[in-house]
Amino acid sequence: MDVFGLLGNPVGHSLSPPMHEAAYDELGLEARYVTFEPEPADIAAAIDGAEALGITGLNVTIPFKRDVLESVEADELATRIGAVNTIDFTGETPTGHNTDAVGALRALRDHDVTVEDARAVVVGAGGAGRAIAFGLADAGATVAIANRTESTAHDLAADVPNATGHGLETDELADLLADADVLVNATSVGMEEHATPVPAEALHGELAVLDAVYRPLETRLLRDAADAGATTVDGAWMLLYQGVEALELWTGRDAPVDAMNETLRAHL
Ligand code: SKM
Repeated sequence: MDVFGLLGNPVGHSLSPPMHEAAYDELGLEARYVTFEPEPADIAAAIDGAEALGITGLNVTIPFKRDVLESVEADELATRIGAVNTIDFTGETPTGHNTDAVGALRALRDHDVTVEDARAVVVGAGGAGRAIAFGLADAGATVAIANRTESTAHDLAADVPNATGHGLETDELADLLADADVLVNATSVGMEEHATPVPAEALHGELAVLDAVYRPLETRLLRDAADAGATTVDGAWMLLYQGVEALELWTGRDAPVDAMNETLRAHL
């Protein structure tokens, strides 16, 4: 039996276990997906232990995505992003990958959003923002990164091709959005019911808006975006596709996307 899992702290809220196990059922794989919650000081030992126990693959979530870089051989994209969310133990040494970037791209493309040549605004320069900014830029988009701490946006923009860094002042954001085709919220703003990272007045009908927040599924940002006539993509799509990419990397099989999506949404 293959054992997969999620490394994070906390992990109790995660929907990865039912989503991945739905895929194993559909593919007829004898496998389980379990969660692990080590203390931050034990993260390197946890990865050594996972390898020794014969675990096939791990996802990694907050707060360990950077820490695990030291314990794995990270691929080029994960190294550039500076974060790993998927570890593959099937080779000689554990390898580290980042499927959050491709997850965001696939979520957008699945909704007929063209990312090549898009003018994108990414709000947030933390872990998710970094992955999404690199993903969009690698796909050919021009990326404006807006962050509450402006210097963090500038630092990230210096690493990402075709990117600029900005603060979150309303006027500057409105100017950026007026010319944009894609907006991604990569902050946690929106998890509280009425909060939004972007004023409704700055949204318009030519935008596609992806919100990385998936609880609630319909955030205030997505409601405002729909009211403005924009295309909306909820955070469950990104969670789905980062999981799809991880599963395909671990198993070499085509993921049963519909079964994973149905199970994910049934749990939300
Ligand atoms: O990057 C993903 C991770 O692979 C799984 C996850 C979860 O189960 O909540 C969230 C994201 O960090």
